Amino acid sequence: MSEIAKLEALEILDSRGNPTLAVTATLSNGVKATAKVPSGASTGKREAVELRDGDKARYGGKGVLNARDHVNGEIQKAVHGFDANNQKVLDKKLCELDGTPNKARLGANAILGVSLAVARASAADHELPLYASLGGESANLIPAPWFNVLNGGSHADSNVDFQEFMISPVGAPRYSEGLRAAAETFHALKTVLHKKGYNTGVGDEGGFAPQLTSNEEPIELILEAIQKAGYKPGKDIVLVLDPATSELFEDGAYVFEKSDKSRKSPEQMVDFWKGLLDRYPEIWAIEDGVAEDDHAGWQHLTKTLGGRIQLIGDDNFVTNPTIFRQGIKDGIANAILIKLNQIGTLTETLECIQIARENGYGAVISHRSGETDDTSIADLAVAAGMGQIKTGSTSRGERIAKYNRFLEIEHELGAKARYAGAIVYERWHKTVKA
Ligand code: 2PG
Ligand code: MG
Repeated sequence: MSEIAKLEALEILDSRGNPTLAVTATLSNGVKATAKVPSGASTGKREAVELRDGDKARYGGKGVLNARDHVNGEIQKAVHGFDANNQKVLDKKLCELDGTPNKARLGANAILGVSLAVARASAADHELPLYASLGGESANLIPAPWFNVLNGGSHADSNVDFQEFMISPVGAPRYSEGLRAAAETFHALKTVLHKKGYNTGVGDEGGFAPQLTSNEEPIELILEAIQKAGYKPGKDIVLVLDPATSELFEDGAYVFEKSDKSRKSPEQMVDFWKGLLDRYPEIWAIEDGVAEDDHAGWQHLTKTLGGRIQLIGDDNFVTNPTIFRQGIKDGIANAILIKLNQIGTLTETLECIQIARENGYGAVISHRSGETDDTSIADLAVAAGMGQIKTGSTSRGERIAKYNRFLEIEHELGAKARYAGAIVYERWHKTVKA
């Protein structure tokens, strides 16, 4: 049995230049591994708490020295000697030690760093890649990625209200071809933007962040780019939106502050999506189409469009098994976004994926807008076998690290590797027909 012998946390920087944690777990036999913790910007209210120091003299209050010290002190002491191969027992202990419902005392950043570092160390101990250690022998499905090629909302300083405009190469025969299609489309989009005189600087997740005139213009530009790159929109490549509408919801209405300043009631918001889908059947999925606090809006959205496209819950479900179960009972969404740091342990994350599977919901593994070069989510996506991931554009090193990790996995699996594109395409088209 390999036991946890040492935990060491370090304050490092994420892709936005804000502090986060790197945690290294060393086992009794000397095997060690490191995990780095991501950080969101458009966070759900009920996410587990990311512990920040609040000392304005350091990083504007965003330092994580207290979280670091919790790992190096209290947590290390409590889990020293624990079996590194029993993730459930470890994660339960971490939750109990924290003692709050939302990991506010020790910090979800401290707890996730430990949970993930030990999972990685356990995989290394078995000389297995993380996806095989978590998913077993049969883990061979590489997900269809959603590439966030155009950033708006709180991820970009532009006049587009919606946060993410994504492309997913579902028609590709294999992952590496899908990645190529996405990269070629991204480059074509740059040309399209250039020609129109738009800025081609990128936002937090590596997508372009130009000053556009409406929330629909990004869709038009992306469709043009897909064709320019030689692909067929709606077949080779489909579109996904994350408008992150919790950020737009004010006093019961959706305010399009950055573009036309319009206000929409929840009903009008759902009508807006319906109209958009009628105009753009290439749209495959909408994440957070209504706000986390708009429970009735979510039910209405799901009733109206749930038979037609994927409706993914992010800010509302916050990868929390209890909240997610309730949401399913209430008839909300038909898919969940999965973010490790929303909940703070690997075990609870896997539980959410399992709940999705058992209830016929989709599950999309996701990065955060603040990332590092950690690639655990790529392995997690293959282990989970749910067929979809979003982890940014085909630019910025911290995003590319994940996409390159899938190339390694595809190569390593050889003939065993399957690509989820056709599978998810079938699944959601069946839903549409049903
Ligand atoms: C989202 C995410 C990731 P953030 O809203 O889905 O793209 O953004 O990490 O800022 O919450
Ligand atoms: Mg989101």
